Amino acid sequence: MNSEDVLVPATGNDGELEVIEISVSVGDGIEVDDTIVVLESDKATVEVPSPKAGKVLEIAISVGDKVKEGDALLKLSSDSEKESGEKESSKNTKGSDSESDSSGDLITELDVNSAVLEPSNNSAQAQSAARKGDNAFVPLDVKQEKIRSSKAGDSGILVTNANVHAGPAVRKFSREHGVDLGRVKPSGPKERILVEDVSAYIKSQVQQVQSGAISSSSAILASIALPDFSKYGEISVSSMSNVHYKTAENMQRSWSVPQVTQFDEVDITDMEAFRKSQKSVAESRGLKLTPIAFILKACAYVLKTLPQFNVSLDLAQKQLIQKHFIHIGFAVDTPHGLFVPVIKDVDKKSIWGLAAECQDLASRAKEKKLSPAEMQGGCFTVSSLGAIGGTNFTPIVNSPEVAILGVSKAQMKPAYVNGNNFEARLMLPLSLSYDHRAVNGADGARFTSLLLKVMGDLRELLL
Ligand code: CAO
Repeated sequence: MNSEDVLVPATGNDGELEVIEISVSVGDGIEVDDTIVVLESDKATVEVPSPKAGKVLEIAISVGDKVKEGDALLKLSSDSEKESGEKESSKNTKGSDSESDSSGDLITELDVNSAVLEPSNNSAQAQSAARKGDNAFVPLDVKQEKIRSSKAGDSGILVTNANVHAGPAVRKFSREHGVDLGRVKPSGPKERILVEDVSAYIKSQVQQVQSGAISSSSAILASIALPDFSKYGEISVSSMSNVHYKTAENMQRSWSVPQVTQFDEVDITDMEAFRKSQKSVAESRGLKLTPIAFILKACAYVLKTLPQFNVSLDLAQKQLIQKHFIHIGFAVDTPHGLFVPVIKDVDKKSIWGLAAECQDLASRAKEKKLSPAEMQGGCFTVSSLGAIGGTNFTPIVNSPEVAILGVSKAQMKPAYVNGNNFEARLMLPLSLSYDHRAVNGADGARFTSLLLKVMGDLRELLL
């Protein structure tokens, strides 16, 4: 039986490399390009592919040894016919693209890593060499100045300096489980990440989600890896406020709801005339009467008429929870972020009462003086951007509620009135987003149609 030494190939590194993983055992039959060892310099972790097919007869190194170019790694039985046949079949099975044949797996690994770690020029060179079929070192793991990492704390996401050291088996395992290695605490020598570390990380994440310590939506948020933006220009990094992070988390959770937005326009010419006629009364009461009080009242009427919008779904229990109260939240834009105070029993309150409560809750939201209870228990939400502008938008359902009304800026528009006369009317754009698991499309259109009727003629509210 012929045998041949497999040596440490040219690395472009003058110094010594440490053997950190031996991927084969004596007696193993290996193919061309199978990983035989993983070496580590102070700059990179590299995988050495086998230049030949054959059987491992002897291993000349141990984990922890220092090696350099030309040192023997192992002894391989060689059968040149088998080897060339295997080389051909290996090429054929990897497709017709000759550039991706001999190092397909490694390149895939680099591509995956580059999305997160963005290899340096060195690795790009090695990648290019690998594409050409050279049995060159292919750095799998390049030290980075900055990668994203998650630390316990109120900001949720921090940018820290961190190095990721892990062998191919660990990387494969982490990829299969969708784990960002930058978040895993290493326990191996030289801060190397082991398979057990990845397993422990997965276990702790699952436990935290199950115990409610972290929500699955925050896990989703934290799993999105970012490139190093500083490569493209100057950046600065600051912690997100709790309010900002919670809002992002809620949006992420609510975004998973299959939702549809129904648009419509309501003629509020008469409503506005009435509102303006009450201006001095409002002032004498110390109030500012804006459209929101009317919108809330009209929504309460519609929610009472169409109770299918006043529900929450408990899919785990296969139950529909019908609410017999009408509490409506309204979005308040503040310098500290978005708050959604909830007005209780809107259907039982007068327009004056609603205007007063809106004013009070909005001003306390701006001062961060709302209690948690004042932001809980909503059945439905109104988000009014009318004072700011826009013709329409698609609000995101504030889950576990099943619908939200977006209100845009009212504008004078020509409209047909009484048959065939055009008149200038004040039209208010409405966007109703609803959870399509709870509400069907016909009901979505019913909701906005009824809202149009009520807001178009406030006398409807008296009936
Ligand atoms: N079209 C035209 N004008 C409108 C309007 C509309 N849809 N809605 C309000 N206005 C007018 C008001 O009438 C008022 O004008 P007058 O003083 O002449 O009467 C002016 O705009 C300012 O209104 P306001 O903002 O003081 O009061 P409001 O009751 O309309 O809104 C609140 C209160 C809390 C809803 C609002 O301040 C706010 O924070 N909106 C932002 C909500 C938000 O961020 N939503 C997005 C959430 S999800 O991304």
